[in-house]
Amino acid sequence: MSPSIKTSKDFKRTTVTAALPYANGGLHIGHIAGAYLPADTYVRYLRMKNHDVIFVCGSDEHGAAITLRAKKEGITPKEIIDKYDTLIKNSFADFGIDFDIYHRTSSELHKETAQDFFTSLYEKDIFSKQTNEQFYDEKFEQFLADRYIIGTCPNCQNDNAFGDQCEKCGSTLSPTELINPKSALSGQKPVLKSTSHWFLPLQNYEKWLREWILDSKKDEWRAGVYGQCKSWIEQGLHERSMTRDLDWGVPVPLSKEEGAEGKVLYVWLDAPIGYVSATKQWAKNTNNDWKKYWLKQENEADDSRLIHFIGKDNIVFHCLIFPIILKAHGDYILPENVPANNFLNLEGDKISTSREWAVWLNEYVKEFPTKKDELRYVLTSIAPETKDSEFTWAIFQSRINNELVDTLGNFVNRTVVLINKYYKGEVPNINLSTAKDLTDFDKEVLEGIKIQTEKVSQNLEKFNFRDGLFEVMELARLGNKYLATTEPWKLQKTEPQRVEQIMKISAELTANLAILMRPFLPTTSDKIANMLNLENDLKWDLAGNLDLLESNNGKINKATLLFEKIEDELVESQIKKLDDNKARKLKEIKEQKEENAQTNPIAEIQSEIQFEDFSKIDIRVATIKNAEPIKKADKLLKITLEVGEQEVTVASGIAEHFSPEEIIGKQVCWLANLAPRKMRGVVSQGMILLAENEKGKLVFVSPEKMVNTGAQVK
Ligand code: B3M
Ligand code: ZN
Repeated sequence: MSPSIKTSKDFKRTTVTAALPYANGGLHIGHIAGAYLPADTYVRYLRMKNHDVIFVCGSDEHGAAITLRAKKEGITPKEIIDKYDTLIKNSFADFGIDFDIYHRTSSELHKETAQDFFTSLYEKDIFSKQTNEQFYDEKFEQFLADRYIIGTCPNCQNDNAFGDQCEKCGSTLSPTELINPKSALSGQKPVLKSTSHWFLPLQNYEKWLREWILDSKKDEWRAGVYGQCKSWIEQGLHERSMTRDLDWGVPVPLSKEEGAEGKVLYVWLDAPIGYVSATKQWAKNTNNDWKKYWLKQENEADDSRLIHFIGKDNIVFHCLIFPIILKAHGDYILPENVPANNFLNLEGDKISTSREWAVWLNEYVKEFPTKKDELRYVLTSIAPETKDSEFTWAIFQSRINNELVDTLGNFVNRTVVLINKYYKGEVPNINLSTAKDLTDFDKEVLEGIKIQTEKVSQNLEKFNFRDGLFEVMELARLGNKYLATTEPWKLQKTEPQRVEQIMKISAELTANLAILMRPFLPTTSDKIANMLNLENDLKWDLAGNLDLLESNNGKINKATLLFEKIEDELVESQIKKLDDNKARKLKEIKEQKEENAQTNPIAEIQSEIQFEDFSKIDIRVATIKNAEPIKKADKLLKITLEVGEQEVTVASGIAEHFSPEEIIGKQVCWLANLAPRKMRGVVSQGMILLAENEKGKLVFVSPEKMVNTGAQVK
């Protein structure tokens, strides 16, 4: 590792944060692979090194994500956050993500902390108060921001991008950047209405960001993270509103006179401060000093190191906006690294909460309570560290069967079984550091233990968890190769002393595996430590030693199974479950759309026109004289209209709504001066006007009583 890049040993302590999940839904494997598993792995490693580390997280309980979910479910935002905060907290705990605290941003402590932050920046004149046009939903009489606005992402054409970010490509957006913006409440095109907010002038920090990030983080931060920051900075920074017209959130701590009534902090101002309030709560719970983990110390060498674990859609908020807020405040440390992961896809498609295309963590833990490490192993092995990656149940099966069962499990099992078989569990008492007659292969294996220890350590320090786990498995593969090559079971009668050497080496390698895998596979590490009768509080610095089994007077326990094979039936049933969920959800969405159509017939009002535009159109009353089907056009009827002295022909797309006989004699409104069009061989003159009712049925627009045909509609 290049000497310029600092590692954990260069810091007195580390503050590790993991993105605060919105309390508006459950956790799925994309969340776990994206931020929480790498964070947990890293913290477990630091704890094994007796490093002073805190691991904070909590529910993100404000913002449009919550209030929209509440509207959708017809309950209050408080009910939503209580339901999902509990579900999320329990899911993390059941899966073993071992936070020091899992807090929540609806707490009073968080509100005070966030308001203090705002007041501190306000009093330093950091914000600029601006009155400008914001999107407003006239039907719901509500200003629209963030997820209240949906439109097409200008970068990836995702039609469901939000006013502040696009979840598909991870872009951070402003509402006015969206193409064809619509209100998430009424579905209508929002109007613009003026309102005042307090803006954070990002552009004032461009010079500092260039120095802090572009000049110094290129070798330390992941390329994708650095690249996104670079492009954001180079695209030009501008002010971003830090307050919202919402009734759910942290109230802006200013008076009504200052225009703060009905305004709350933008969720992306308040949420990252949730890391600080979580630390404060942890400090209260454990009688610790939160300031050591967040504030700049007298001597910079005593500053904590701040590491944010997030997904790529949160990079801008954690690398630019929150650091600017911390910098503007002046008392706080800045993030040392932000090892953001990309997205995990599932069975060939994007994971989607709305379409229920997901493997839910709480369901996984309930269905496979003894397979937590298996999921840790697979998700770390395919982690989207440098680019999006994909989980399939077939990969789940092959990784577990070919690597955990056949390699790791097989080696450990053989070693423990043979030591019990040959020596009643007594590990041969050989000093491997001074043993004389070791073979070259023996020495290669012993050296391999040291080499792999170094490789795993280096990868963990560089947040390369996928490579780190691979290097652990390389040691298991070396162990398997060692036993398969030396075949001690063939030598027991002829060369018992040789067998003792082989089994001692294999036992020490197994003990090292227990240490090196511990951050990644904690349960499996415990199982191996128990089999080897090692104390469970395994310290990292023990790794690489060749006398780990001296400490337990060399007596080990019986072998227990570490993993079982994943059968095809499990794969098939999980895929069927996904497909069934998706089908059910799509049916629900379709029924919801039909129901919406019934309750919300107002289609989108077209863009505004001027009176002179309207005066160009000429609508007349006409009577239907005749109607007949048109060959090979099952949606069209050929209609003959009487308009004063003349008759005209119109091809109208109403054949699925009316039979010819039922409409003859009806008076209708006819758009007279629409240019003629040829449809299925019929020259259609003008257009008959109809309305679509809430059930999607067509009805004629007709005068309330009979009038002379040709009468002009004014
Ligand atoms: N609540 C989660 C997301 O954007 C967001 C993270 C906040 S971390 C301070 O998916
Ligand atoms: Zn996009």
